[in-house]
Amino acid sequence: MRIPHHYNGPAMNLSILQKTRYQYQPKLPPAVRGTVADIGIELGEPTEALSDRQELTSLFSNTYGKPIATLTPSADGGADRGRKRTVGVILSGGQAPGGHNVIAGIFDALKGANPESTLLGFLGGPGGLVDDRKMEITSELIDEYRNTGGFDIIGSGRTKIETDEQFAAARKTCLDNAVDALVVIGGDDSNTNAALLAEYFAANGDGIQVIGVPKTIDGDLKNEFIETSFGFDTACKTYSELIGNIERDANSAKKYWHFIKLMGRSASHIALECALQTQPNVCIVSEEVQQKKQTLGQIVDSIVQIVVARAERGDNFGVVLVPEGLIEFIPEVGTLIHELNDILAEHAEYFGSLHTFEDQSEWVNKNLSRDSSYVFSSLPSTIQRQLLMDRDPHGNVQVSRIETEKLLIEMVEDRLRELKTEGAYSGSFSWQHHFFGYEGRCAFPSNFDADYTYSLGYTAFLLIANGLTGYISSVRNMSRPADEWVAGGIPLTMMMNMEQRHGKRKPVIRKALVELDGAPFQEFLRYRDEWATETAYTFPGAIQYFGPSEVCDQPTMTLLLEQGQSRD
Ligand code: FBP
Repeated sequence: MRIPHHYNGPAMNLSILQKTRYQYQPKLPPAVRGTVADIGIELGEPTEALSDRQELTSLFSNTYGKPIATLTPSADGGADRGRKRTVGVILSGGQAPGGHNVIAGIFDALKGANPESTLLGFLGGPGGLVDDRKMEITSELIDEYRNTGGFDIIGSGRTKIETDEQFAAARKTCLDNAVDALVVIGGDDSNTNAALLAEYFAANGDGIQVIGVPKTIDGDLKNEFIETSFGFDTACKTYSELIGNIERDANSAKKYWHFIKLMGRSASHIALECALQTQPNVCIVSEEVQQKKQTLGQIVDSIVQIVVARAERGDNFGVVLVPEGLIEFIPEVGTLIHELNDILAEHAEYFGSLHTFEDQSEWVNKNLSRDSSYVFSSLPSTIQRQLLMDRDPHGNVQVSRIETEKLLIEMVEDRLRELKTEGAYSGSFSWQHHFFGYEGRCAFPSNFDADYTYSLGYTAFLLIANGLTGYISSVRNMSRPADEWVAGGIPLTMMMNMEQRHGKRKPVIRKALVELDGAPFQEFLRYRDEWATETAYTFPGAIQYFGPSEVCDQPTMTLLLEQGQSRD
């Protein structure tokens, strides 16, 4: 029995896996394996934002358009790479496997450069920076978290730093604690916040550097230079294990259709990756729904056709994957959600004063356009209620709380009942519903995520040591073994555009959605008709941490396919 240093509750046992994972030494890209003070950077050409360049140049007048940086061994003694520093770190947003290893990577590089340097963890997300709540990360503490899942070392939060007071408070915290640099570990919105902080500190001439780290299980923070966000690998492998188990159960009992909603917010990357790994009968891809302008009725019809076809073969069972964000991509519902977001942002106070659902829906109906009011009224009241629930601090609907899988089951069941009456269907339709999300966010990071996150943290410190700010830590060439990985920094403004948020135009990092002409979706298209009617399930099994490399170190199929490799 061992009582972790930070733990306030009763003594807890460590699992055998936890004890063993403490010993795992994550792999680093070759360029950063040497003495920390001997690693420099090569800078490319100045960069441009994705669009809205003029607006972004004026909003980020101190940090816009910096060059891409690549880390490289350089024995020039690197000015003050080894000087004593205080670095602050923040975990922001939803948990993703590997967050602790990012902090371990920063810690090891920072102390490697100068053992007298200090790493401060701000507690509970960006709110900890605003309120100056922090703890020092010591070597004893970090050793209790190496290669483990979760964000519990310092906690996370979704506070968005946006008001002048919050920016001023964040600056005061940094100055009071003599913080030289901040590392913000977060998704697209949190890295947008990192870019804004970098600009604010630069504009004030404080010299406080800010570096972001790409985190989110959703996999939607990626581009040419950020090949994947950390946590996507482990989360998808965890869900795929569960889906494979359910498929085997379905094929054994032969009596249930399983509707499985998968986390991922707007983008369908998780659902698509899980489909490639498990070959279910149906996987809806929201981006395709949007492109084909499919209505809810058409989506239901496409599932019904497959249920009927399988019933004709005597197979009254199956597995349907539903991406969490689907509802927003159905054009008529998407328009409704946009209108609701704007109305609720503009009249937040009045809406908050309406206490019953009846009053809320009556008021909302009056303020919606005619078409959206019709769509709203045609949805079951459970879904109406879920659409009116609180937005997250970035103004987004909390799609994880909308029970799309149940909505689809209800509508498929109704349609099958009609077909039965018409004599066009004679099967049986019993169902189970599931939502996989939180189950995958704090798993022990896979070897891929353990290596990637440690490398991201290590790289983040090296960007700081080389004097950069307004960058996101980047590791590339990741479909290859770690010996071929390339580490560096990508200017945050390069990934930005202007979007409508809370009813106002804001600079944001563009979310990467599933590209329908991209290799992962094309691979799915090649097989989906066969998987629909056949029972072609595959069973990935649990994540393996020890054993042959082809079992333990495989990246996601999405990454392999995107980098021109095959998925086997
Ligand atoms: P991030 O974008 O912050 O990484 O969060 C990812 C996520 O897990 C989404 O997939 C999901 O919609 C959301 O968080 C759930 O949020 P919460 O943890 O607040 O319930």
